Amino acid sequence: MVYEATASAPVNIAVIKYWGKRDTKLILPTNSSLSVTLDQDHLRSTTTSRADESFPEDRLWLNGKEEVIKEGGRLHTCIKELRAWRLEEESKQDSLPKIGKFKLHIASYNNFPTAAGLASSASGLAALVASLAALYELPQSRSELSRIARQGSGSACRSLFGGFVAWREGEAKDGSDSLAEEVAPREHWPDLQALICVVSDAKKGTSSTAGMQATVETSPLLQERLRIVPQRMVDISTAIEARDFDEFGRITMADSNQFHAVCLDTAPPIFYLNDTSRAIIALVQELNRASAANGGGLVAAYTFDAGPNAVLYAPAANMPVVIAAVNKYFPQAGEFADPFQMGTGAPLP
Ligand code: 2P0
Repeated sequence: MVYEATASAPVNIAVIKYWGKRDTKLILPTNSSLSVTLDQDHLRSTTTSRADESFPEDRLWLNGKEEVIKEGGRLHTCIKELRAWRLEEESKQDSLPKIGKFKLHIASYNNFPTAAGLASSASGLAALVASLAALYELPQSRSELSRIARQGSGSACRSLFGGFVAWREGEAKDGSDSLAEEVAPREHWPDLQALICVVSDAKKGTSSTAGMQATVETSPLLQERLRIVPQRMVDISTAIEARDFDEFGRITMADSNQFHAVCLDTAPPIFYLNDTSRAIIALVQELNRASAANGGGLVAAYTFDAGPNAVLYAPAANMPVVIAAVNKYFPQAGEFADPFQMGTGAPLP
């Protein structure tokens, strides 16, 4: 008997950013965050997990290269928790094959370059959790599984859901209420699209994990951000509910700007944006200014993660104008020249 399961998970792009942990071991954030899950066609991680009696130890390969599963580390924690759930089911149901005690071989692939500066830990850890949930036929809900994905990489908890997803910071010390939930399915606002502008595919200088902890420890401005984010979470959810792109875009750009401001406020300062990123901001501002001058609404909204690459959100009708402007001022052939639709989360058993 072969006990094996494969699952893929998409990338998500936050519009309210996660930046800071109040508990680094459990990965509990200093603020709630909200993201849009992209479709799986271009950017996804696919993971196959196999349990076998003959395996002497758990092993994991990422894009063909073996990674160490460190005792007490993030991967180890995710595997341990999911295995414990399987063992619990096996103790309750006699008919279940006793595979919980078997060691695992796990192979994960990204269909995009890991070093492209695009979030790969989110899709990677979500795919790992989804594949083990499928292998173990776990009855836990998506939100319960998101609690495990969170301990692999914070942003991964959001990739288990499709459409618009909130990661609630929670209050419990043990992290039991720090999990992801759907705000609206992708069908709610299919007109919203995302364009990814790859400014640089160099590996980032400061990792998110190290960068956000430095911000927590040194940035006075972060305290002001933590005061502001809760209302932003409410306001952007209302904008999504109403499919109000003006409000959605305004909050998205404000939150991206504030996230990069707390990075700059960190000692030593963290610079993720470069001159090209800032030129893209200027271009979006100009498109929006020209539209407002004619009595129109926002054309597009930008957001930047822990790197120089831009993600532009726009209603489908505006995308041709946005793409033409990007191609005119940044005339290199883009690998991701087509806009993304919103996607569904990782499939679960
Ligand atoms: C986000 N980022 O909300 C924010 C915006 C980067 C900028 O989530 O330490 O890779 O693994 O929990 O999830 C990047 O943080 O960090 C991130 P860990 P993660 O998408």
